[in-house]
Amino acid sequence: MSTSGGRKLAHVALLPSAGMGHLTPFLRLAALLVSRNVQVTFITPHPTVSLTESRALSTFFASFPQIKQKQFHLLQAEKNSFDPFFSHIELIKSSGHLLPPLLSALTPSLSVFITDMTLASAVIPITQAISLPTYVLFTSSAKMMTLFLSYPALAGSRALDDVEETGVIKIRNLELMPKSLVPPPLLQKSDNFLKKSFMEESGKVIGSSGILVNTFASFEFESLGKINDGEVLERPPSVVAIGPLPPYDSEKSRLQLAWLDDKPAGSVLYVSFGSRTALARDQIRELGVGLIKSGSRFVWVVKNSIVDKEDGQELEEVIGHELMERVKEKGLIVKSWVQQEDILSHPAVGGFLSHCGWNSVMEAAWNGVRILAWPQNGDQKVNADVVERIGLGTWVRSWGWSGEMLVSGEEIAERIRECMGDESLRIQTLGIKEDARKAVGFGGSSDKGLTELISMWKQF
Ligand code: UDP
Ligand code: G50
Repeated sequence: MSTSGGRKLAHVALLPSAGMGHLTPFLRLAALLVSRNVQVTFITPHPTVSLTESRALSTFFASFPQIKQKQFHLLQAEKNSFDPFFSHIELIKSSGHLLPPLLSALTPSLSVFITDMTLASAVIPITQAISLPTYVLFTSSAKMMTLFLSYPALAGSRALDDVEETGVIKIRNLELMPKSLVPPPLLQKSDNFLKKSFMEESGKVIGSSGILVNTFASFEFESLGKINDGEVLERPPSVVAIGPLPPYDSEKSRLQLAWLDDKPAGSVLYVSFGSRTALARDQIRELGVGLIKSGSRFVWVVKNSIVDKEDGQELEEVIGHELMERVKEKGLIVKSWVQQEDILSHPAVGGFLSHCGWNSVMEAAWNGVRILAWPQNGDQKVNADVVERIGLGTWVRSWGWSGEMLVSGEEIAERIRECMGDESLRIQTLGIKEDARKAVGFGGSSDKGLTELISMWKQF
């Protein structure tokens, strides 16, 4: 804790997990805390998996000189064929014993530690041993959190076996969610990373000082209500919705936008499946056909490999010469990383064909851009369900999980036309944008939640 002008300042250390989907909300939270006069130390696991992560970190620290960076040098990685982001999470966890010397060297001493839900079981025993209050930033939806918090109880009962008959996941008397939404690995009998992660982390997260979640009250009132009213767990930890975590200024690159500048307001569809999802080659081509047939203007980020360092292929090789030429007539096609915030905040952009990674959902809400949901893996169907129910977008449930079927260009085109032409969806989405801004604005639900936390942290 330190003092400024006689007042106590809270000193918070943040430790993110691997991948842009985890790093970005931590960077935004760090920027937000600094704007609230909190002293921030940002711990960066080193090395990162992707080039994008290391670039985002350099830009961030250059624009926030007041934030102290502490490199957390990880143990040497073993080569394996596992998902590179999951194996990096394992690596960060197994390097946990290297954290205490790093923490004890920090001055002034820390008031609070905030880590990611995927790292809780490695971090919390360490921070508890030095009596450091530790919060968890949950980077997915509150709806996903209901499943995460109840997972050990579900797995220890017959509930997951009964799902075969009922088609729904039930906890006590609560119908938590249809089986069709649940990340498939969580329903598998065999061991896998996600099951193990949910089992290991959930209990520790429940024992944390509290959970911060990147969502807002009016967007997920149902799930937040279920958790806070004790329907999911008898004695839940305090869960504070602090989202949408606003993008910070230097996230904006002001590049790549010239193409958008002369397009009519709301006429462009932005197409992206996030930072770590590559569609199969034949599905990429059908998507290209669909975009052309839809008649819509579009910006399409084509991702051909899971990790950017491995992506050596030219765009034309991926989608073919002829399609490439036709695509260029109506659209901008990019293979590199784009600043998604630049695109979503551009007035020309009216729609977002998205895999529904949670950050993308919050960014669409923040900018009032409607979503055509095409979830592929993991938590994305749960998130797509939230999007559809609240009226931020539409979702074609029959398209299934990634690789389950080849969705035809014709079908994609039709759904794009429907979504882009839906006037009531456009108006609803603008309402959601207003709600999002209100939530983090002065006196809004997320603003109040964070203000209360910070004033408590100042006492620690
Ligand atoms: N993103 C971006 N440019 C890209 C792809 C992704 O800026 O080309 C950002 C996006 O804005 C979001 C994050 O990377 O903040 C991806 O997180 P999300 O939860 O949407 O999906 P994930 O990549 O974790 O599946
Ligand atoms: C990534 C992924 C699959 C997946 C999820 C991912 C989530 C998010 C929630 O983030 O479900 C989550 C909570 C705790 C945890 C792991 C993930 O330990 O590829 O399902």
